[in-house]
Amino acid sequence: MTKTLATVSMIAAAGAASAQLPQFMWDGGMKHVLITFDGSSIGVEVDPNSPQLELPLEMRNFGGSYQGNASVLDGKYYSSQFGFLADGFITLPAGAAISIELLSATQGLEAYEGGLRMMLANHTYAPMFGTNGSDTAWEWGGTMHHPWFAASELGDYSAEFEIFVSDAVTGERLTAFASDTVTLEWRAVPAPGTAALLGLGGLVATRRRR
Ligand SMILES: [Cu+2]
Repeated sequence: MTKTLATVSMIAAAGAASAQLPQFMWDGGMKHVLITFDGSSIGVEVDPNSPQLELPLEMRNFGGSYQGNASVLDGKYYSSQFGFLADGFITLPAGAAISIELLSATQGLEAYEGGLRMMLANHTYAPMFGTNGSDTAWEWGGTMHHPWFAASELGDYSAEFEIFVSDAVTGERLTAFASDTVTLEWRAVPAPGTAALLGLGGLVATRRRR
């Protein structure tokens, strides 16, 4: 027990000493949630051809202390591997948008706005999909968007989403068009441990030398 606590506080100290951006390159790449619209119906599926076919995807806790708004991920297991992406060209009716709504999720699953993974500095980390009282529906801008999904406890998580055509102004569902649903799954797994801690120490040392 004592040993475990010592390890945890060491990781926390290392994180606090160097506020950082969340890590995302550890998980084997992006897994896209592909969205289509054929003029009458929305379609959605988890890309069957992307790496790491099997769900659940891993959420990990690096014990970090993150910069600015990214601090919502402090001390949590997280993943930004899933990304909403248009599968081909989408033409929407005038005044319409596409919205994504969380229908149900495992207790404790949180979601925050991200974006393109390579543009971490532009992520707002604003709560979404019902997290912290936010709207369960979110208007998708049509570009690749990797939200941050997070949880405080180890275990399995899933969430069901409905993708539908919405009024671009009011966000209301346009029922003339058929919607579709998709279920995403994650597993919060123990921290990578010693290797990650050594890696972090190395990074700090490198920065100080500059
Ligand atoms: Cu992507």
